[in-house]
Amino acid sequence: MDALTDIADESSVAALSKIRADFPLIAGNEQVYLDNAATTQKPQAVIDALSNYYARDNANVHRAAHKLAGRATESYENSRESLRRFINAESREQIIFTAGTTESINLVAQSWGQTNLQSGDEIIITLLEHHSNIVPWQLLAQRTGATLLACNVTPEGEIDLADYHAKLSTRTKLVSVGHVSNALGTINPVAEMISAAHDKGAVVLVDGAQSVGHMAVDVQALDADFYAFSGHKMFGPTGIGVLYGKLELLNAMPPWQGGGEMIETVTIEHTTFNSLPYKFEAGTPNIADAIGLGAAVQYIESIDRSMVQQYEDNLLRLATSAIAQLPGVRVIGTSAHKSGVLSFVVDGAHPGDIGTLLDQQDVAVRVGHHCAMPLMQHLELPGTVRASFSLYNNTDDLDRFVAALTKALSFL
Ligand code: 7TS
Repeated sequence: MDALTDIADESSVAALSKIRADFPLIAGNEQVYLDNAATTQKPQAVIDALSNYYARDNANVHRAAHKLAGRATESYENSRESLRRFINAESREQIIFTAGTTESINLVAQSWGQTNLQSGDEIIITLLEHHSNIVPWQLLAQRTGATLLACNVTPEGEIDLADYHAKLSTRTKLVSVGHVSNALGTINPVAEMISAAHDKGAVVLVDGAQSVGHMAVDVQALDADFYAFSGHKMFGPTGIGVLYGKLELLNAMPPWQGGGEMIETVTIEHTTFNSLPYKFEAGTPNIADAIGLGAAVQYIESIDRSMVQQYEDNLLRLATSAIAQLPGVRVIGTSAHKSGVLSFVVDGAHPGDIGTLLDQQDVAVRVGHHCAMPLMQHLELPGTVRASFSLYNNTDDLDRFVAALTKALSFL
């Protein structure tokens, strides 16, 4: 197996082999880590940014009149600027730090949704979505009387665009769709879906949890109204993520949590609110992890993303064709447009058993419904085995994965 074949100039090969050394838990681990869709490992640069912050700069941001607070504030706000650049947002006011994708989506559901939806309105999602892009809309629909519709998926695991266009109407107020499916790896045609939704006057949220770690994202080119993602799936810390929104939408939205930082003036009777992005960042923020996420962005920007994307595509292609030849293995999700994820089932075996047999051979995969139960119900599967790849995986990992799976099958 040679994932480097299509990108085999010497500097690319050297750059890719160096990447493994940047991740202590990859370089120093016997285990083959193929659970990257759940969370990625962290490069030393991110670990250092966290410990340097606590060792040298720790202070609360924005309020105090001392040097430490100034340094902490500067690093925190520099991270916001890095994230702005990373997704090509027009301004830093549009980068709201949240705890992650889940919190970003809940923020929009509670603030924008509660204000803008009413009975008779429709929200469109798809059967591919992660629970965190389903349940907040279900709760919102229950509170407002709006209706939640889910677009069908094709047997290949792609969004059924004919069904999407049929469901879109002037009743549609919001479309919320994943950029990349965490369960199947399908890359969804979000630009096309956004443009069609805009034609009907609907707002579109893109769940970018599984895209930002694998491909360049340009929120302006996509024309997304909201874009949500998590730091921990793009080599950053857990507990930090981003909500991007268009300025006119964010400005018109009411705050969703009250507290310090999000206010301008407070009397017992009345509060006026801070400007963006602070209006949505009540309380002491997750300063250290925001700084760690800024370091993750700088790490990603230090590598050639198109080369890495091609390399990851090659890994996925090689892994797919290798396991598809094994007896009883069925790949779930066969779209031509995929990123990072290889889901499969084995005839006559529960995914959990395959996961255990792989783990016994030090190959870490995820099994189950992948927080996409409606998709599993639609596919009539109890779950799948999911191997998910990142830039530090290599062909040795693939060889060990395929050998471990071959051995696991021999036990059945
Ligand atoms: N949306 C998608 C597409 C996801 O893959 C996930 C997490 C989330 C939202 C939620 O992100 P969080 O960081 O707020 O939890 N996906 C997975 C997964 O596939 N395995 O573990 C977590």
